[in-house]
Amino acid sequence: MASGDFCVKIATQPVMSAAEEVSRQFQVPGRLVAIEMIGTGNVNDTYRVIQRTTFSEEQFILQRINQAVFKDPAAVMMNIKAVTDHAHRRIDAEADQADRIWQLPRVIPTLDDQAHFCDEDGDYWRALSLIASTKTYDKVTNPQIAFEAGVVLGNFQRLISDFPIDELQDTLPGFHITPGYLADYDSVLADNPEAKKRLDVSTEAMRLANFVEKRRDFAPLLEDALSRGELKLRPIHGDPKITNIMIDTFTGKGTSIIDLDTVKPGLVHYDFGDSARSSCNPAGEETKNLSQVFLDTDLFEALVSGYLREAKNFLTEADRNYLYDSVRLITFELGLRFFADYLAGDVYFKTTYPDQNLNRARVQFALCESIEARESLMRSTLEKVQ
Ligand code: GN1
Ligand code: MG
Repeated sequence: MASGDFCVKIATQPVMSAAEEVSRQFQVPGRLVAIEMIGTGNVNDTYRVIQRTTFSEEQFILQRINQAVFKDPAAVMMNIKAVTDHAHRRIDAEADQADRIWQLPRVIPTLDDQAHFCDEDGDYWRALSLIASTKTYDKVTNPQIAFEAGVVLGNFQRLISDFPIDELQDTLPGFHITPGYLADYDSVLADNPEAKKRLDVSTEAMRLANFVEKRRDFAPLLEDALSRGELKLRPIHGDPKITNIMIDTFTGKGTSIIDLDTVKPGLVHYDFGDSARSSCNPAGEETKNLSQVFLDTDLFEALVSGYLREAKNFLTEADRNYLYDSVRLITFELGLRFFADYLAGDVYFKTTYPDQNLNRARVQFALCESIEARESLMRSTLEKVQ
């Protein structure tokens, strides 16, 4: 079925052979050599495709978009195409003044010039250019990497800061609206007897539920500031966690941010908070050792320096006042999302072992506590760094 057509799920196929089949549908020269599944994403399936011609090798990223999460994959692709075209133009225009070569994935069109391909199973696929010679980290211990993560996020937000938000669709309604996640959590417990049972039989789940109760009033903090007009919506990345930051293997500098599914109007604070919670916890979000989870203030200072180097000119005073809260809030929110998903029976985040979402929630809540304990230090870092 051609991309862009309405399509319904009618058959299933082993995933790898589906990827092989679909890889031919994009405008990339050469013949298929290999496809490997890569990435640690919790939502989409990601592959690296290697093709060769007689004299060259072409590698690209092929992804199957998770339609349980993204109900309108065509809108996701329209946002990505519009924002990357805009950012590519700015990167080119500024290239001579930049201290590095900035990269950003390009949407590779299908054979009939669409931004996605819809297969006969009703799955949506996209191809993106591969960012060459880069490394990613799933945990950070070196402040230099935290600095680079800050630079990359700040630069991306700056590049898209003049993109009109009314040209972006809301591809994931409710994304990062913390009070909405609290309401979802409440309704899972109220409407799903299995969820209530999972809570009642586990003292650890009870402890997490208690943790949530104590922070109920804090959940609307950013949304309230938005309603009062103190903060405003801008184009944001939405998911700038450390695994989405690409570091150049030759120069050691940050060169790109990937995973642009959640680019949409939002608060830049969601991005900053997500970057800090993922780049400043040296144990990473999948650790099972809670005692190693903490907010490392040296990593935080490095991240803030990198971020503000790029972002200080477009952030207002009010924006800056909410940066500490954004780190605490996004960490709490992600813990709540993992916990609610555990209670609901793992319906949103992919898992590889039982109780993984419970464990992920424990990690984020431990990190949240550590952030609360370091509030005054983090606030003074945010004031001190110029
Ligand atoms: C999901 O798919 P991935 O791993 O990039 C999630 C983010 C979470 C993240 C936590 C669309 O991102 O919001 O912060 O897991 N993305 C979506 O690892 O829900
Ligand atoms: Mg993502």
